[in-house]
Amino acid sequence: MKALVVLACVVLAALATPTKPSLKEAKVVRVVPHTEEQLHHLHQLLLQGRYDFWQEPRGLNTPVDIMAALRDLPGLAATLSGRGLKPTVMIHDVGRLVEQQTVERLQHHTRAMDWHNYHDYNTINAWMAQLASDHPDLCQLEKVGTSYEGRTMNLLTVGSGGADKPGIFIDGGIHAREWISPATVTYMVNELVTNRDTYSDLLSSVNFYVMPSINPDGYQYTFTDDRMWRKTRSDTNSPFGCKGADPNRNWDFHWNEVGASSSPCSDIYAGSAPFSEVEMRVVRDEIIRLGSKIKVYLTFHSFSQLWMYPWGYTSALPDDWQDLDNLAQDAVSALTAVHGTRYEIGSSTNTIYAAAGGSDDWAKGVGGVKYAYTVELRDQGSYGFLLPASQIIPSGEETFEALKVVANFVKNTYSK
Ligand code: 0X9
Ligand code: ZN
Repeated sequence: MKALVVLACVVLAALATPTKPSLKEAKVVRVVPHTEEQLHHLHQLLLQGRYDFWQEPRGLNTPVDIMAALRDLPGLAATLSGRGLKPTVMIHDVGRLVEQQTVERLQHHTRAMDWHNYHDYNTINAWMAQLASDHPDLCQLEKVGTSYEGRTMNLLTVGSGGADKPGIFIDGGIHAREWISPATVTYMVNELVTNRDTYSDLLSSVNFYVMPSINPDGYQYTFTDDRMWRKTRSDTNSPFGCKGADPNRNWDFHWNEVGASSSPCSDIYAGSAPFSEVEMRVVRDEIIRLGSKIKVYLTFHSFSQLWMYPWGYTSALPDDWQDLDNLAQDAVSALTAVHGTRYEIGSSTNTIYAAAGGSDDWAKGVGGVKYAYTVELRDQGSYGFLLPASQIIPSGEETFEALKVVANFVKNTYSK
C-alpha cells in the first residue's frame, strides 16, 4: 500500500512538472522549403509545439532551424523527408555545446563585468551601478520596477545635455536565451561612457535610456536551469505546470491576433491578458513617462542578422515606412563596414513572420515613437543562441557603429 502511495506521488509529480527533454545529443537541423507545400508543412510542425524552432519558417527558400531532442530525431527526420525536405545538421550536440560554453565561462569567470564572457543578471546590475557612481555627471541609475521573482529592474540614463534633449530608448534581453543581446547593449553603453570625450558631442545632444536585460527572471533561469528558456517565469495556472509568457507577445497592440499562442506551454504564449507580465508593464511605463522625448526605440534580439521595423501584426506597412527604411539602411551600412556582417532590412512581418504583441509595434502604434526597430543580432544559425563569447566584442563593435548613425540622426533632426 505504502509503495502504491509513493508510486502515485511520483506519477503525480511527474505529471505536474513538464518534462524538459534533455539537450544531450539534441541537434539543430536546417531545412530550406522550396515549395508552398513544404512551407505549409513546416508551419504545421511549428503549431504542434513539439520542437523548438530556432528559426521559424519565414518564406520560400529561407532556412528554418529546428532543435530536436535525441528521442524526437527519428520522428522529425521521417516527417521532413516525407515532404522531400532534406535536413542538414547545424549543431550536432546542443548539450555538449552548452556544457563546453559553461566550462569556458566558469574558467574565465570574474565577478567584474567584461565583454570576453557572458554575465548573469546580478553582474550586469552591479556594473550599471558602478558605472553610474563613477560618472555621476553623465549617468543616472534609477530603480524602475521589480520582476515577478523580485529582481530589481533599473533604467540607466546616459547623457550630459539635460533631460530635455531627444532620447533613444534601448532594451535587451526580452528573450532570455538571446545572450548576445544584453552583452551587445552593455558593450555599447560601456563604449559611450568610458570614451566619453570621443563622443562628447553626441552625449550632450542625445540621451540614451537603457535597460539591458528586461526579462531578469528568464535570463537568470538560463544561467541556472535551462539555457534554452525564452519566456518570463510567471505562474500560468497551467495544469501541466508550464510557466512564463513570451514577453514579446504580451504588449497591448493587436494583442494575440496573429503569431502568438493562448497555450501557456507554448514558447510564444501571449500571456493571460495584454501586459500580464510585470516586467513589460515596467518597460511600458518608462516609455510612457519619457513620452515624446523618445525619438527612437531599439530592442535587441538574436539571431538572424535583421534590422526590422513595424508592423509585426500585419503585412501592411506604416505610412512613414520609407523614413524608417532609410535610417535602417544607413545604420546597417555602417554596421556592415566594420566586419562585413550582412543584415537584411524590412518590416518584421515581411522579413520574418507575422507576430502581434511585440514591443516594437507597441512603441510605434501606442507609444508614438516614430522610429521603432527590432534588431536580430548575430549570427545566421551556425551557433544561433549559443553564439561563442568571442563574438561579443565584434558584435558590439559593429552594432555600436549602427547606433552612432542612429544617434547622429537624432541629434541632427531633433536636437536644438
Ligand atoms: O518573434 C519575435 O519575437 C522576434 N524574433 S525572435 O527570434 N528573437 O523571437 C521578432 C519580433 C519582431 N517584431 C514583431 N513581431 N512585432
Ligand atoms: Zn527574441
